[in-house]
Amino acid sequence: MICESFGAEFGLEREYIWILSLEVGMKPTVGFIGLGLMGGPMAKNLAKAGFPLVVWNRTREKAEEVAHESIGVGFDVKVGASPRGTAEKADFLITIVSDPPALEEVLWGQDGALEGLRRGSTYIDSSTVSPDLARKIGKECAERGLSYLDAPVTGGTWGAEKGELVFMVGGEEEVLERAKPVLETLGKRIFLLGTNGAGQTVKLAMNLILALQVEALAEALALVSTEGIPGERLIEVLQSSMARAGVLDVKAPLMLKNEFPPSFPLRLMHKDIRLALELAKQHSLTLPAAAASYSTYDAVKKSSKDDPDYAAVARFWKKS
Ligand code: NA7
Repeated sequence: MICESFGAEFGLEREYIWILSLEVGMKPTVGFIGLGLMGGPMAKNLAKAGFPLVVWNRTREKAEEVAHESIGVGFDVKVGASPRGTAEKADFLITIVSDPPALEEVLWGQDGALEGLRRGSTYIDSSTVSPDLARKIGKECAERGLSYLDAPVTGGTWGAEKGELVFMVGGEEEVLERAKPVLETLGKRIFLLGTNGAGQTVKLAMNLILALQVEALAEALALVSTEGIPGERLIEVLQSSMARAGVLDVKAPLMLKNEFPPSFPLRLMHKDIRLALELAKQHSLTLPAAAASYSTYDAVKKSSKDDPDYAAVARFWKKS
């Protein structure tokens, strides 16, 4: 707010206001929409790093909880009245919501965020959505005089909590440079991959590999169990082989215990395989392994009564 009155007095564009504010040691205000498994810890890390925050979440209690935690510890967190009310106060706006319909609702629904953002401010979307939606947002942001990056993340809730996410970014280099003080608070690696939509394309490709790896692991575990060999032995061998991969460290223990607390929920992986298949279809590309894996994830999603991690794809073989 101090920055704003300062800027208004001198007739400065908003993007220059915050550059000046950084130089005098003040941090820009970040609007943060979507305080789910990923967004909750990300917002808290920004508050801890001293960014004034305005948070909004569809289920208001989650926003109030983040604001409540800031009381008495010197963090500046307020709850926005709506996506629009949150965006109005932001130098940077970050969204991280479930899927394309959720993002469309937040941006263009009643009191949508895009109406609130002012010229010169920067909008970063870290949800995983389609590259087409990212390009549509990019076009509208350009028309409104806003900077925009699609910047989906990987790293799960662990990465979000530790501030060690990896960002896959689509957009202009100059916009990314300006956004770095914010993104570097949340992540350890930032990859600029092309124009708007490129971050989403690479994210969908990456999640496709993770989905297939975890499913292949579940199939291999089912296979050894038919011959009475404990899954632990298979994992030991894999860890010493060329099949060694991060999913063995993170997901195999869950599959062996048959316990699936959500770090990356299966419903979201299901959405990402669908988005990857839709993207492939647009380009007349056939992805047979992805299509087969989608049916498996779909069957587990339909039969699960809880909200499990995507490692629960292993349930497909437990049932049969
Ligand atoms: P979560 O934990 O399922 O959180 C999803 C968030 O999206 C949460 O804040 C939801 O609000 C919000 N949401 C969902 N639908 C809507 C609509 N219609 N309008 C507004 N807000 C909505 O997901 P993660 O945090 O793990 O992941 C978020 C994204 O990152 C996702 O794209 C992943 O693929 C990657 P709620 O609290 O339910 O009211």
